[in-house]
Amino acid sequence: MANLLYDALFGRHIGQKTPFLHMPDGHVISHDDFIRSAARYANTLVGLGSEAGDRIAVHINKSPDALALYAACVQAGLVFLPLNPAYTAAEMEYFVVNSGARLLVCDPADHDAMEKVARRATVRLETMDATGRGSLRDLAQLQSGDFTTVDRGPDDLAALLYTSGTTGRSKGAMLSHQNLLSNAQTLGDVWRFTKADVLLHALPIFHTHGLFVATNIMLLAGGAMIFMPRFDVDQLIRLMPRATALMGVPTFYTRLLASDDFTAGLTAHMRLFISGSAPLLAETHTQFEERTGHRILERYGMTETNMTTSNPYDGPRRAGTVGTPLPDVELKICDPDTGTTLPDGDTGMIEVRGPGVFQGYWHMPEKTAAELRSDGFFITGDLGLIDDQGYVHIVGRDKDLIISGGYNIYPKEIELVLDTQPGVLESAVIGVPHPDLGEAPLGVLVPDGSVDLDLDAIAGTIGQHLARFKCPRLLVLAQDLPRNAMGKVQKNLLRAQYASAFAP
Ligand code: MLC
Ligand code: AMP
Repeated sequence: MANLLYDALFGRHIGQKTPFLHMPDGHVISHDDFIRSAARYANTLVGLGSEAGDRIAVHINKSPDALALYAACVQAGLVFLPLNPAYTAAEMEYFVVNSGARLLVCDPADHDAMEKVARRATVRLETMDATGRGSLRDLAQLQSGDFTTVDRGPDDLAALLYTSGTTGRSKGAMLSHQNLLSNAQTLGDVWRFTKADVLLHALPIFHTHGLFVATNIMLLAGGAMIFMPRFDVDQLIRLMPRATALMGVPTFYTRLLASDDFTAGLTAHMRLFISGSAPLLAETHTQFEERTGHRILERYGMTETNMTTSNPYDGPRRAGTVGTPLPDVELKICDPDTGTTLPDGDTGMIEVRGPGVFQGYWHMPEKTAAELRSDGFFITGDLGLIDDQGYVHIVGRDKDLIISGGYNIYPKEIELVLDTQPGVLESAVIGVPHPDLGEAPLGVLVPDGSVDLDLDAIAGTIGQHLARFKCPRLLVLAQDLPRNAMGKVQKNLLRAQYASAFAP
């Protein structure tokens, strides 16, 4: 046995003093420095009692040390479990308990709130701040920069990423070493990444896009990343002259276009702009080409499947499509009720199969069986069609999901909190077009008549339970909710009614 993921991403760069992370302040971390740092964390994690297969939950801000923790987990055979630092303590408790994590790493500023979570979940707590400082680094600094890599097979887990469920409870998607390695290899090839590339990295590293698509590809290629703590349009523009490629969600591109400093001259040297995680409006694609001469390459994927389709590097990149299935991916359009394959041109459920498709949901065999067929096809919940050129178009979703600025928001989770507010009879949360975020959540509340509803007070209360990005940008009152003959809320009618709520 070996550890192919570690060897391919990290091990083969041992001793290389080539730049890996360029920090915005000019500080550079070489491949070798990064790998030594990861080894120190691997020694620390094992020293704290972690054993192969244990989950390491991290609720920390983006930093080189946070990324080194990911590498440390791969090297030590541990399962990396990154969580959005915006999650509240109430949200975190579920993830930590459900995953049975061995260790929770949080920002020192959240220590007191997370200590309560850690105590209830009987998990050890360590800290790391946005500069990497904290109790975990204090321990790591005492450790050796060499670590004997733990053997892992292709199906062993490398990461557990929680994706929200339609019933309100998040599901842990189990991603194996082979899932991650195969997708990074395929994408690196089709997008032609080499060691000469410098990627502008402004995405968070707790999701597939920033952690696996961006980082794994660059590690495999041996290139470098300009590692920004978060997306900031002015900083991105300032740093673009030093980069060759950018990966982002559509909001990155609309915000760049909104800046007068974003010009053709600024982008003339750039090799590639890639968009994903949410639909890129054809209008944005066109405006981007008009401004810069570059055609954004749009691709499609999910946490559970890794990336599955891409517009071509050389051939036509067609606005409003997500391109064709990747070389190692099978994609079919199926009847959502019967699962039978539909002819090209018909709209139906997108199902995909390939080496990137995950191993199932953590400790949820029924949910796994409902979405992952025994023949290996995963039912994505996205509705699409294949056109006469073989390009896939995503035309909607068969799941009640809002994608806001690339973050997934499941209405049910918000409705459950709204429904418990005094004076609320029932609620419906819908996604409404938003000029900056693509879609944003809007909550419709039906009063029970017992008290006058104070919408500002309700907004404040739910913000204590739910991460800010999930909180509806607008709450409105309604007499009742439109329902069909089966009693199901007709969200399509609500979406039509409030379609211009966030119009500029
Ligand atoms: C931040 N806020 C959001 C938000 N991001 N609200 C709704 N949707 C979002 N996406 C809220 C904050 O809580 C805050 O609220 C206010 O907006 C401003 O916060 P901010 O930190 O200044 O936001 P900003 O930096 O502008 O962030 C916007 C963003 C960011 C688009 C740059 O959300 C982002 O980086 N998104 C990328 C998400 C991503 O990586 N997705 C990939 C998933 S993987 P308040 O109330 O406190 O003011 C996947 C698979 C695949 O989907 O195919 O890739
Ligand atoms: P996540 O569960 O966070 O991995 O989000 C995956 C979902 O994002 C997919 O099921 C799609 O609904 C959506 N998605 C990803 N890429 C695209 C894209 N290029 N166009 C439209 N939707 C996308």
